[in-house]
Amino acid sequence: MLDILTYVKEKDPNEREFHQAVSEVFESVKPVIDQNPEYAQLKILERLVEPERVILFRVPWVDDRGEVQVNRGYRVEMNSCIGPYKGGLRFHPSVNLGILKFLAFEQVFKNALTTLPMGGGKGGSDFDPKGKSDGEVMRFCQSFMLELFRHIGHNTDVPAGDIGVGAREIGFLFGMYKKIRNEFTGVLTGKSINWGGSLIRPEATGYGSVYFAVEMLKTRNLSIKDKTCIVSGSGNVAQFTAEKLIELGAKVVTLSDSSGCIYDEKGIDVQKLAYVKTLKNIRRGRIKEYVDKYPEAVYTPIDPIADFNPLWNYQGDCAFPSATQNEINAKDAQNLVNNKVFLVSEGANMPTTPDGVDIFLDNDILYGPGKAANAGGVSVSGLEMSQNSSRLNWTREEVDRRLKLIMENIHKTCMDASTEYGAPGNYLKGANIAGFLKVVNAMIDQGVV
Ligand code: NDP
Ligand code: 2IT
Repeated sequence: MLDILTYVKEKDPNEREFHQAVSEVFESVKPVIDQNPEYAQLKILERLVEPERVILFRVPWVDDRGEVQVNRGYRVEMNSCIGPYKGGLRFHPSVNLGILKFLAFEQVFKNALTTLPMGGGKGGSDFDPKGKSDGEVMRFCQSFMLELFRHIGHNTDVPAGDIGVGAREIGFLFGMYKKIRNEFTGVLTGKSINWGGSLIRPEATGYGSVYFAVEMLKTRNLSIKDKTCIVSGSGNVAQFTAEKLIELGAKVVTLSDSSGCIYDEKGIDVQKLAYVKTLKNIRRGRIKEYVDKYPEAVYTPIDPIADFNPLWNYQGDCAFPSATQNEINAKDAQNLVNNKVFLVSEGANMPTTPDGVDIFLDNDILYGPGKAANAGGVSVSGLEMSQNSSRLNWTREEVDRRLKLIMENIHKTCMDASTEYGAPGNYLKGANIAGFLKVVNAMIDQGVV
């Protein structure tokens, strides 16, 4: 086990987030590895950490001033043993190969947990959509697809959204793909409902994270109703996490972006959330503006170099990190525990540092790790693929019913695996073991490829 981590670190010493993701999974599955000496002989771990393919490309485009800009594009095709590569595209200046490898690695096990036939991949660019005009975003997306198109396909690799990639970007990407290929297929998910998208896909990650939380609460005979909830982020996942929480009678008191957080003691209601959606999705403004509209709320800037984030120091019962990786460090986790937060459902991918996770587990927090709790998004992407293949559109109720069922199933799968391996209720261990077993068994069936 230690050997494989050393091997990964020596091979790619600068991929810190990838090392973190690999270390977490392999630590959890240690008992499975010990029981199966054939894995070593088949070099299963070495194969899991090596992407099947990495595509890295130049993305040149022209900005509104007529200046040529050059970004870097990526697609990490990690593992296809249970289906076509599937996973989002992230457009954010922090994007690099190590971050995309961590996301692709997580995606492989997450997708296995959904029970749908999807392998794992992730891609994106260091392009920053913030402050860019629609025209600039369109020209960037078109240039990005001018290279990506030759590597993807509805049976090969099906990208979707992630940070910085929503309905607008998927539209521009799809338009260019269709023009180049002269075919209308389900090559991307997260499409608009008018042209091949699935109802509930925009809502799915946030709703799913709340459904997972509801399942965790049931194990202690608790309900989400009347619970005070701390939500981070104010993008796709945060908005629909808040929407479902409000619908189920919980009180959402925070939202954030990378500049700061707002705290609304009275609770963010449906009307206030509608304001946030317009602010973020249409005006593309900052969360700070919330307090101009609702002066009873408080805004606190987030200092990126401070050793804690004020967002995680508000009073609450449940926390829903829904922004980005490593947004909760050990100090933040301790603040949450000190404030008696007893549930954490990770809408974001790997939002908690390893020492933060240890604090949650040591304090018996109901802790839903990202690869289980946020699997609702990719699950409905899988349902979008099914609808595209069968040229049918399911109703909102039908998709939501399936999403809920999938999340309940993932919860049960994690609980069963955690129990079987002697750590009942440790969803981290459960998710990693169940996902790992499914992927590894498929790899063994398919030989050394
Ligand atoms: P969006 O781009 O819609 O929103 C991202 C939000 O997180 C914004 O509020 C953004 O603030 C904030 N954020 C981004 N980067 C940072 C940072 N470095 N520090 C602090 N805040 C930051 O993305 P999504 O809502 O789609 O994604 C959020 C998380 O959920 C990510 O971890 C993603 O991987 C994960 N996820 C998304 C799924 C989906 O279906 N979209 C599915 C499963 C997981 P700002 O505007 O200031 O950048
Ligand atoms: O991290 C994720 O699961 C996503 N960004 C969604 C991937 C997808 O293919 O819908």
